[in-house]
Amino acid sequence: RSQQGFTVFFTGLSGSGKSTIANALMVKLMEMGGRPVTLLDGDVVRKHLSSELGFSKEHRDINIRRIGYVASEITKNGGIAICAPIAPYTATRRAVREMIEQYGAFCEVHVATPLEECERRDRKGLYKLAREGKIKEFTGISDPYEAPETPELCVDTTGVDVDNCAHQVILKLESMGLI
Ligand code: GGZ
Repeated sequence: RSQQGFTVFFTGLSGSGKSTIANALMVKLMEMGGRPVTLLDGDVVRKHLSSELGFSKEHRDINIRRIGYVASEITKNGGIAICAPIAPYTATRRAVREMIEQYGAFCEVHVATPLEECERRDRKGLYKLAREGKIKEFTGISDPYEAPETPELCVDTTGVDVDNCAHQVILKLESMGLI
């Protein structure tokens, strides 16, 4: 069963480190060879697949379901999908899990870097704009984030380097018998 497809689904706040860990994980999995690896990053998906969508609950749910659908097709065909959206809603993440588990394995990774740390970094200046009310419905500030209760893995990037976090995901995938 080691050749079954699977999806690694990162969820967490803006600036929590999802994209960085997802990229490092992609490199590690590609180096192992064997299966194609596809990264569905939040930003990139919004540009190419969800460009008409905003950040209402309805639009976020549509966005996450699209990502889930693409990941489920990749998983069905024996590939590896890595998704890295915020995905703030538990019910929507569960729907994606169910979609994917029909075809292969699902590994949910909560990037649980605390809001204070994400805001302290404020890499794109979005938290400042959100605090000023210049961005509405901003996750963690003026919009909800429902933390997963039973993710396969939880990592916090505070004071931990990206490579270490990506390695923790690799170990989890090994323990799940996926790689
Ligand atoms: C949250 C927002 C918002 C609002 C723009 N709320 O750090 P980033 O910039 O690059 O990642 C965030 C990205 C979130 O898109 P997702 O598709 O991952 O969100 S969801 O899963 O909820 O559909 C952030 C930027 O878009 N951004 N406005 N209001 N993040």
